[in-house]
Amino acid sequence: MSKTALITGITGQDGAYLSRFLLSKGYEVYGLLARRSTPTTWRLQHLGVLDKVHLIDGDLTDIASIVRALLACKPDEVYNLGAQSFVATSWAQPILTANATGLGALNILEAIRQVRPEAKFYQASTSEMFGKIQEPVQSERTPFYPRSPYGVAKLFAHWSTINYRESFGLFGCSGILFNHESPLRGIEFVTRKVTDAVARIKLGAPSRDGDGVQKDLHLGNIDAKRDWGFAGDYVEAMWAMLQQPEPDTYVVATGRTTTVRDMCRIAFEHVGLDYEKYVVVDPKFYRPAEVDILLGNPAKAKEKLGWEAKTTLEQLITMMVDADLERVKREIA
Ligand code: NDP
Ligand code: GDR
Repeated sequence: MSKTALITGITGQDGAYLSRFLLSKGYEVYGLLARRSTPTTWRLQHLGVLDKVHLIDGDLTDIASIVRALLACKPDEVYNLGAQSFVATSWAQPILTANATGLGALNILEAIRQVRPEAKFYQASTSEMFGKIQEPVQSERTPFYPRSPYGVAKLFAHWSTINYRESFGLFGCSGILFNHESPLRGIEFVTRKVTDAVARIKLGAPSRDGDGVQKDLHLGNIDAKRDWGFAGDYVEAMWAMLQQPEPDTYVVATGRTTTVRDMCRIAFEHVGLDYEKYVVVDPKFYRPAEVDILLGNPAKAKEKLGWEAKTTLEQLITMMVDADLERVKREIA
């Protein structure tokens, strides 16, 4: 008998890769589709799975819609990927972020407790919970110190998952995932902002701002360091957590950290350009409180899940630059 999964945030980067992965395993895949004024299904379309998943209208801030979705699809597994996930925006919209990213997770946990307690639950937790790091390498045992409204909201969701596990016996797993990227990454995140700009500069294409041909790239703190992996690898860890005999918390990371500056170097070098000639540091993109460095220890995921990052940062960034070159070529053709 095939299993059924419900994914919140199915239209996001991870939602699209997870849908494709679960479909390849024979799952019936349902997704909660938040209403927007323009279509949001381009990622599912891009991976060729839009017509293979079932979309149910609903929103994480509306518990009634979550109950309705659970009753409609009766999932074996629920993956809570929905969130206001852009850290910078969380200072501009802290309440919305708390509602969607924090309370949204509690809404879904509570809905599961009431109408589908046998479902296994995955919470998309984040290395942003480590924020101002308390240990040089972060593991499942590292104390948290979030530095943004987003990080605070995610910490609430993380502890809620553990609390529902311990209080009500729900099979709730929390995956503390470090940054993961892909050609389907939202344009506001730094890797994709860089790879899109590299493609535009290389091809002499117009900038996204509509102010003529793209000549440079304005970034904020290029000394920040992140542990970057490939989203396609990371969704496999989410699934693996729910296949274990007991629910648990896992760090998912590569174990290598790189500055934004070096990530830029890799991206520009791939098309034969020197990043120093194009990158302009612009305080407009500084954050009120920065997470300076993140570096994960994925040993537990390797030992218990048999999971390891397969894609190097160089492979990831060149994959993203190549995808953006193709996109921009089509745009200017
Ligand atoms: P995206 O920003 O690409 O996707 C977020 C998804 O959440 C979108 O489908 C969005 O819908 C949906 N969403 C937003 N608000 C609501 C709401 N109120 N109700 C229902 N759905 C909503 O994120 P990613 O795919 O990159 O990340 C997936 C999850 O993992 C997120 O929770 C993120 O915070 C977390 N995470 C991500 C990491 C990363 O590096 N990518 C690392 C660690 C954690 P719409 O398309 O309509 O906007
Ligand atoms: P992050 O990702 O905040 O780590 O959250 P992002 O790519 O936005 O920033 C990474 C680092 O790059 C620095 N930076 C810039 N960032 C952006 N977006 N734009 C810029 O111009 C720029 N210049 C420098 C940032 O200051 C930061 O230090 C992502 C999200 O996917 C979260 O949802 C997820 O939880 C975490 O990763 C793990």
